[in-house]
Parts: sequence; C-alpha cells; structure tokens
Amino acid sequence: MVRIRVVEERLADHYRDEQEIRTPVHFSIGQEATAVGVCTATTPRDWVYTSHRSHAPYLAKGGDLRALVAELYGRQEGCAHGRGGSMHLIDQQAGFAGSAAILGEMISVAVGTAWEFARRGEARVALTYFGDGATEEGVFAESLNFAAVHRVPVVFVCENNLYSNCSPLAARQPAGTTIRGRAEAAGVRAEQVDGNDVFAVHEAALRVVRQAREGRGPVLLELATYRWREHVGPGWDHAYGYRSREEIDRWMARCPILRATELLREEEPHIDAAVAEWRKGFEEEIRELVAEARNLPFPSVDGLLDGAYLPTAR
Ligand SMILES: Cc1ncc(C[n+]2csc(CCOP(=O)(O)OP(=O)(O)O)c2C)c(N)n1
Repeated sequence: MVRIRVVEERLADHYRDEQEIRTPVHFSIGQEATAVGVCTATTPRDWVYTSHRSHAPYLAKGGDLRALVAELYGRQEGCAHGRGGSMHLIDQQAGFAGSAAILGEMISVAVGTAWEFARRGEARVALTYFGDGATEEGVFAESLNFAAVHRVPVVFVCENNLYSNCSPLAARQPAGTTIRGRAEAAGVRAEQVDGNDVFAVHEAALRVVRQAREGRGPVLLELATYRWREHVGPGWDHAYGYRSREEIDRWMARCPILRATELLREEEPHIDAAVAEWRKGFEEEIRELVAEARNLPFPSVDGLLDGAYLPTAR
C-alpha cells in the first residue's frame, strides 16, 4: 500500500508539472486497501481485470512498475507498447489480464474467462474490479445472471467509493438499496466489507477466492472506500462543490495505510520507522523509473498498426 501511494503521488506531481504524461489518469490514492487486500489473496494463475482505475490493482497483482511508468509516458517499452496509456494496462505474467475504460466491459470478460477456466477443469479464478457507477451498466446485471446460472468461478470486486465521477450514489439509486442486495437478488452470494481495512478485505478475499476455486460459484465483494483526489487527473477537488470538505476530511482520517499501521503497532513496535524507510526506498525507485522512462524511445510510426485488427486486403 505504501508503494502504491508513493508511486501515485509522485506520478500525480509529474503529470501536473511536466505535461509529458498525455494519458488521462485515474488515481486510487485512498483506495489502496481494496487493491492489496484482494490481489494478495490470488496466485499469478488467477486473472484480474479492472476498469479505468487500474494502477493500484496492477501493482498489487505484481505488475511491473517500470512497464507501467513507461506506458504512462507513451513509450514503446510500456506494458501496452505506449499505445494504451493508463487505462489499458496488462501484465499477463503477473495475472493482470487487462484494464479497459468502457464501464462494465471487463465484468463480462472476467465472467467469460472464469467460465473457460471451469470448463477446462482448472482450479483458477477470475476477478474483476469496478466502481459503484459500473453497476448501473446493463452488463453488470447480465454478468451476475450468467455467472450465477453457470456457477462461474468469478469474484466481482466492487470498489464502492460513493461517486460516479461527480454524481453521488445516493442520487442515482433508490434509498435502502445496496449493490450487495442487487447481487443477491441475482442469486450471487455477496459480502459488504470495510474497504479501508486491508486485513478485513484480505480475510474476506481469501475466503471467497477459495470458495470460487472449490466450485461454489460466483461471489461479489462490496468494498466501502473513498477516492481522495479528483475523478480524473492529479488534483484535489475540494472546490468543485459536489462533495463536502468535511466528508473528504472524514475519509482521509480513515486512511488505509494509517489504519493498518495502527493495527500493527502493538505487534510491530517499529512499524512507523519501517513505513518511513519504505517510503524513502519507493521515492527513490519511482524517481529512477521516471527519469529512465523520459529517455526511452517512443513507438515508431512504421509500427503504428502493429497489433491492430485489419481486414485482409483482397
Ligand atoms: C460505458 C461508459 N459510460 C460512461 C463512461 C464515462 N465514465 C468514465 S469513468 C465514469 C465514472 C465511473 O464511476 P465508477 O464506476 O463508480 O468508478 P470510479 O471512477 O468511482 O472508480 C464514467 C461515467 C465510460 N467510460 N464508459
């Protein structure tokens, strides 16, 4: 979580100061526990998909940071060869199967992947991260239904950060309803977990990944969390007026890193010094990788259509 925080904070600074990262960026600052708690409950043979808010799960799953930084700078050595940007990350070796910006798209892709794992008799699980906003896409309902009927080994990971861009969940859904409730209505088991408590998230994820692997069908985790920065971009959005300063302060006081540190302090009396030391190491790591990425070559114009689907010329 500390590594993800440092990496994203520094990338936000570079994004703002240099105007060299030309891809839209959706940071997970404040949401690190959902990425780490779930991804550490998987093996590299389990595949994780995400939507646009992708850096944190990519790194938590073991994705290569060097290739992420190069991708953000649009370089050929990026994980999508500089063609995808922040919202199209991939590291198949780590089991990070891909991210895509169309809301809900990767929910159905994960269901298809998990279904194929099961059809081949492989004890593997597919997981798909999405926000509360994506649950309002029709594909969410269709995917729940298909996964329930076919007992697909998929874990739906909803990062409920209360907003879809600037639109609050309370203005979009009837009072008294929950995302968990909608999953259960479709016949999918579901749990609501404090998404800023990395230990609670991890415990739940270990349990549901095991159940899916054992053939007990799909599960949805609804993780309550909060995005600190603006929806897209490096800045803060206190002045935008769609959420109150008090609400932001309240959630920042529930910082997942601070909470984990507090929970560990008794067992690990030197935890604060360790976090400070890790921070220093990660600051160094990201400084070096950014300096390196800025000097890497861009993709060549000749290879612009490599990897693109083109109908064969007749
Ligand atoms: C099908 C589709 N509709 C609209 C958008 C534009 N859009 C991008 S992100 C976003 C809000 C997403 O909110 P949520 O799913 O809660 O995820 P969060 O950004 O909070 O992590 C919207 C509406 C899109 N990318 N795809």
